[in-house]
Amino acid sequence: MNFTMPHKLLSIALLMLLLVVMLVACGAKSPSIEIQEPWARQSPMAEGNGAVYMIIKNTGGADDALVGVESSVSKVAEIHETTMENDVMKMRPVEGQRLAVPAGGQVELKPGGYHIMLMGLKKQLQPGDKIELVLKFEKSGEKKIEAEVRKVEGMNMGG
Ligand SMILES: [Cu+2]
Repeated sequence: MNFTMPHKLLSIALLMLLLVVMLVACGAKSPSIEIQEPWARQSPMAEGNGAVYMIIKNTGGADDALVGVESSVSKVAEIHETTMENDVMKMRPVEGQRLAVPAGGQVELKPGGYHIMLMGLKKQLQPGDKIELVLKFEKSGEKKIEAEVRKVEGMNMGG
């Protein structure tokens, strides 16, 4: 009798099962980043700056963080936060350029809150234009996105 073939098949099946289990276990411990509704404010803004907004969703099982942005339309792109201080709107770079996106959570970048500041625009941003950005995440790496420029009525200040 020859037991080699069934034995080999069983080994392969077990190996594959082990692989699946490992992948599932890994998947549960990785972040999974999804960018929703990215859009940019039309320019001109003060001093030729622009702002980009979006929802960053983390559907994975581990925390992640946005740690940098590269933009094709501006010299510099920074992660900013707008706050109210004594009834005055102020914005500042997020500490350490690190915006945490917790596991199973989301961060909303919107006017009056977090935003990506495009400093030193190389061109005017007209409604309907599409601009490319590269978002850099601590664990998920780089994500290329395209934000559509939208018209914003009556709001032409930073943030
Ligand atoms: Cu800003």
